[in-house]
Amino acid sequence: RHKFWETQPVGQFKDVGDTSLPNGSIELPTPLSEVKQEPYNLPSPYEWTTCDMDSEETCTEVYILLKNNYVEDDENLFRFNYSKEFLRWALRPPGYYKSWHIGVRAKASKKLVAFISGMAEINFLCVHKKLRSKRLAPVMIKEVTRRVHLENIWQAAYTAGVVLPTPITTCQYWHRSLNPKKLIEVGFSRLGARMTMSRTIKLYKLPDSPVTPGFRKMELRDVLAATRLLRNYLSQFVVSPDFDENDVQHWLLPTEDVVDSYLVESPETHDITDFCSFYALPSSILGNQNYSILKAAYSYYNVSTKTPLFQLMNDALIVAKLKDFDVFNALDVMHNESFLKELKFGPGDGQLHYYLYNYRIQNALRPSELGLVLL
Ligand code: YNC
Ligand code: MG
Repeated sequence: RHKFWETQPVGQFKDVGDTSLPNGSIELPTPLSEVKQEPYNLPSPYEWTTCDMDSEETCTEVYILLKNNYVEDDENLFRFNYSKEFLRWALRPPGYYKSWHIGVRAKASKKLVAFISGMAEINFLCVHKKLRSKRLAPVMIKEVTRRVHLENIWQAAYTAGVVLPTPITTCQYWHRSLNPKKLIEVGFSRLGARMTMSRTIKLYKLPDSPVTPGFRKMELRDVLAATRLLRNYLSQFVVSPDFDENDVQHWLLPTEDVVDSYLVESPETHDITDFCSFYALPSSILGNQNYSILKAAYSYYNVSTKTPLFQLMNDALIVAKLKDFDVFNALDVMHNESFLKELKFGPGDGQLHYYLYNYRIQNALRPSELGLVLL
């Protein structure tokens, strides 16, 4: 059924429920000298290229490939439109490897036709629409695996909308309308039963400014306090990132139109007690006369120690609305369940499956046991 995935060191469907299998690595690391030293063979019209994301030209090529060929919803109404700034941010964290930004070009035209990237999180796997179903994806996955192994790294995390062997957990997206009129007009959401447009607009109306005293944008001087808050919070989850200060500075310090973080500084003690963040991932709206871009904010990492989480996230919604986002999306990971319904998020139809490569977790997790958000 999964001709490729059945050959890979991942939890297999036939082993689900087999309690005799141990948690942890499936294959042991091999000496680096035994890792294949040459790239995998591609079909002869194509060649490997390493995409230099510092180059404006290459970054534009990756951007265009993804803009035209990356993930769509089930009804093909929307397609992710990661901005160039976002891609540069996502692909160049502290200590990143250039060799993990793997492209495929047509030899004749030099056109970029496929991409996959590794950060030991694997992301942005994309094959041009005209080259689908030719088994190019398995070659790209094997090649990124080879390059990860060459750096002596043997595990990786990834998410996908498709079911593969075998998810460690399956999460659901929830959506909070900020601009309900536009969302309804472009087919993202529907007018509820017995609802008028004006009642719907009123339902989703938010205050003009955040309500929590001391709520403000994160700054460079907050990196240490934010790192402590996040590390302490994330340590309770079964799977979570191990952020240090450099990571927090890269992943969470606000970058215009890419990622935003806010925190609560106690007006009395000046302690940093709470933290929330979201990233900006617009989608192209396919075939609508009036609108071409859906502005979506995605909940990232949130920590509450003093401000109730629902109040903190309500302030996040307020600042997202002020920044002109149309919708605020959140997965049911970490403690998000506790505020979704109360803050008028509605369940989406897409599911997101989380996977680990070469690491078995025999008992599937609940989404609330997961402390990881991938971009
Ligand atoms: C997918 N999303 O099952 P079997 S998410 C992984 N992730 O293999 P072909 C996928 N595998 O079942 P196409 C996958 N989608 O026969 C399909 N597959 O064993 C598997 N879409 O290959 C599939 N981006 O080339 C099957 O399929 C085999 O031409 C079929 O290409 C697939 O980035 C794709 O959704 C996704 O661009 C490239 O459809 C293409 O259809 C496309 O014939 C739109 O492939 C964009 C899209 C995926 C977003 C993502 C995470 C990717 C994770 C990859 C796995 C990483 C493993 C860890 C490596 C490092 C390890 C270390 C250490
Ligand atoms: Mg293919």
